[in-house]
Amino acid sequence: MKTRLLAGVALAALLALTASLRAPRPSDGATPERRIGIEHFTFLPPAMTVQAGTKVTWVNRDEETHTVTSAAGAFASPALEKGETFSYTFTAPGAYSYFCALHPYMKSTLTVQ
Ligand SMILES: [Cu+2]
Repeated sequence: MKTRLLAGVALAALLALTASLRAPRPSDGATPERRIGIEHFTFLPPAMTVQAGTKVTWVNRDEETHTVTSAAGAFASPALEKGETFSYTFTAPGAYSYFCALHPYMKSTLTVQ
């Protein structure tokens, strides 16, 4: 019985350690960050490639309201007024198409490696 209890404690400790190693650690400043502007009804730069784990922040610099909306539903910003931002951290590699829900011709793709 005691052996089984010790094994259980060791397993719990191992799981906790594994979780802490996997958890993001924003305090160490290691999270890569990139910014994408929204200007003149265009996402700038028009396309971007980032490493998995990158936090991407969009900034609306237009007088017009815009959104950042994933075509596949991975993320969706609220309506962004001028100067407002929206951030999303990309953890899985892939090609993420997105657009502005208010002006659907505003399209871009973000590639995560
Ligand atoms: Cu828009």
